[in-house]
Amino acid sequence: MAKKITIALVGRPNVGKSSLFNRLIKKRKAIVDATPGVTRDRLYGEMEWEGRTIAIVDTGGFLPPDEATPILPQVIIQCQKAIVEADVIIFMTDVRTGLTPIDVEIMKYLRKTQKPVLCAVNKVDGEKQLQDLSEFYALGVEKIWPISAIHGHGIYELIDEALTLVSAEETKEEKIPSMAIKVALVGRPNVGKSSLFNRLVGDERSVVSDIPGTTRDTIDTILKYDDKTYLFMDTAGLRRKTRIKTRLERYSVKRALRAIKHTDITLLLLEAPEGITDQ
Ligand SMILES: Nc1nc2c(ncn2[C@@H]2O[C@H](COP(=O)(O)OP(=O)(O)OP(=O)(O)O)[C@@H](O)[C@H]2O)c(=O)[nH]1
Ligand SMILES: [Mg+2]
Repeated sequence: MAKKITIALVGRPNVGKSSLFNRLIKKRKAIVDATPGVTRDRLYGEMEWEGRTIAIVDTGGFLPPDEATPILPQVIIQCQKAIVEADVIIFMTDVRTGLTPIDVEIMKYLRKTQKPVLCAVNKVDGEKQLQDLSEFYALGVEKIWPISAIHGHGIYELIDEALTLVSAEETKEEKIPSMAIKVALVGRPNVGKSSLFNRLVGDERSVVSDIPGTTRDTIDTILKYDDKTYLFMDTAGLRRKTRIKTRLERYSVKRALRAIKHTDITLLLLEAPEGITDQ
């Protein structure tokens, strides 16, 4: 199943983030007001689109962290958290005020995060405002998305595009294993391969027990370290062929051997008290 997508709405105060948020989640959850700086916390809502659940996150008006600001620093921290969590960021600006230096600063900040960003120009309620869009290309984006949060113009095109961007990222992620450096942890049963594996990937990824032969399938996981991508594999313990009794163990060993065949690096794990044996 496709994972839940998170879209964060980010932009300077008063551009209409909360209005868009309410419109997308079809609830009046966020407070909308003509006063800038209304929203402070992160607000979460959900929408269904194209069979996927999308979490929409409304944020308070964002100013780049080094701006001298009337906005509470906590609001900015909330925004930053929302940005980190997001798969796609909808960066909102406002056609009525036109492009401001703060918009430019925010865009610079967002670019550094390397997240996909869609640049939406809000309050394009009619034909008249369409004429005022060109200045927003100064943000250095390929495309500007004119929307009207109040009237709903253009908002689902925006969500469609966000989904396309996420799918592209997902496909990229799926392809990683072929480019990744493949590392298999190999060794006799019970030497601690899974414990090491979990430690390396920083997660309880493999079941660990003191029963020899706990791992049956070859468990793999992607690990990013030092700008490199690794596909780490935990394998079933290997024993001499003559000692393999059960079909299950034979299957496990087969998979472990297959993993070894396709790895770039095989880490042979030994148990110190025992030293090298002739397995
Ligand atoms: N004309 C027009 N006004 C809009 C539109 N969207 C929002 N507004 C108005 O813009 C003002 C600010 O809207 P909000 O949704 O509160 O903006 P915000 O970005 O959440 O603002 P903060 O939470 O203060 O950062 C309100 O008066 C809205 O009615 C729109 O599409 N067209
Ligand atoms: Mg708001």
